[in-house]
Amino acid sequence: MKTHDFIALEEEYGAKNYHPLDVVLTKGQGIWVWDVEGNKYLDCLASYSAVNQGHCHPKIVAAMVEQAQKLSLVSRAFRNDQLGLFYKEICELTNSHMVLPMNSGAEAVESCIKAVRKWGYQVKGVPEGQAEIIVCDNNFHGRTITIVGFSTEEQYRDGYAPFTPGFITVPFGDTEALERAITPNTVAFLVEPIQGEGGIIIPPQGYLQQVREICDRNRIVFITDEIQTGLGRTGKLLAEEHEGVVADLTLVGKALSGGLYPISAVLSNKEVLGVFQPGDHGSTYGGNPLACAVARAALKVLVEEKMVENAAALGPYFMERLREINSPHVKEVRGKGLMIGVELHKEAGGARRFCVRLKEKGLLCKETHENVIRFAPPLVIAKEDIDWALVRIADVLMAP
Ligand code: IF1
Repeated sequence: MKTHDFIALEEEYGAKNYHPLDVVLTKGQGIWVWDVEGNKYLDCLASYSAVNQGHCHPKIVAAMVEQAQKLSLVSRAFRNDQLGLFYKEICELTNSHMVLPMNSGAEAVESCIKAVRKWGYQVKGVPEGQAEIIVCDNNFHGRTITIVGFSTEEQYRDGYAPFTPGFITVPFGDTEALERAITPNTVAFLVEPIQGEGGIIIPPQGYLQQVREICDRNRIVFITDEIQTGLGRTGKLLAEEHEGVVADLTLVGKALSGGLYPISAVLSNKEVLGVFQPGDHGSTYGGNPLACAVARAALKVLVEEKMVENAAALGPYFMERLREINSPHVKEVRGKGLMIGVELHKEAGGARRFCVRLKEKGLLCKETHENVIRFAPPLVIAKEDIDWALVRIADVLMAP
């Protein structure tokens, strides 16, 4: 079978909720992926930052195979010997007190919404049914009805009403607007440290510190969605560390498994997650031994192989060299660590056509919004690989 045969199958049988580039991948190793025709590409998306550790990292694969042959799922009706070790290791690594394991990122978001509402009623004393959560314009937190209900992107909401009430939106990066939106019923503020889908938007310096202070002063739970920014992507284990703040709840997912398995987690101080009693919340697959073993290995290689440090060292180099490309199409290069966006002028005709050309040159990239090309390779990338990529990026950006 050739590329077009695989595409034809997808088109015949699959729901059409995606418009992927026409490359059919069959193999991955580190920063590289191969298509069914044998072409090799540098993966500059890293599966939306789920494969920070590189594709099919041998140690994560080995942990997965070993655990899969031993025990995969027992449900939370019983205990398993991977769960507690996973809890301890992730809590020590992130300085958290308590952890709730789930599967997808959206489930982690949903879980924290349940936790902060319950905290609001039980601990803060908000009248039943009145809890308010403040979120940001231009956010991306997932695809469930509740989450798209507080999205400000029309397409993500269109046709899915009615939505869950209780969410208030403020501009991202604007602490005055946040203060104005707070009422006695506010229980939480949910924010991405850097908006990913929003276009790699970096808030003003000091924003998270000010948010921390505002949340403390008003007794509001500060939630950082680090599902995309977390686990090394921005050059720190968690992006909130850039400002030296500690959120009350931190959401991680994606790279928590290095791309081998869906696993997410809500990390918390005890007070907030402590509201859950047996039966209040759950998931068949959440915290299963296979997921835990994979996550343990994924965290271990992230630390042992100094991937966070590599992102911190090579991100600025990549960004600097991108800025040197003197393309008339480029409006701005911005980012942190290896989470980089190149915003094009409106007249450039959209980022997608550049992604198509980059693909032809052996680089897989994905636009975000109309005009931003994002560069977010696995954190195991080397300087030589970035140089290899830069030649091709310059070629494509300098063409008309
Ligand atoms: C898709 C984007 C990335 C996320 C943050 C929660 C979730 C995500 C900050 C939900 C997920 C994904 C979902 C994926 C595309 C992707 C994405 F382009 F939409 F923005 F990464 F850049 N919080 N982001 O970024 O996690 O439930 O998907 O595990 O196609 O929807 P999930």
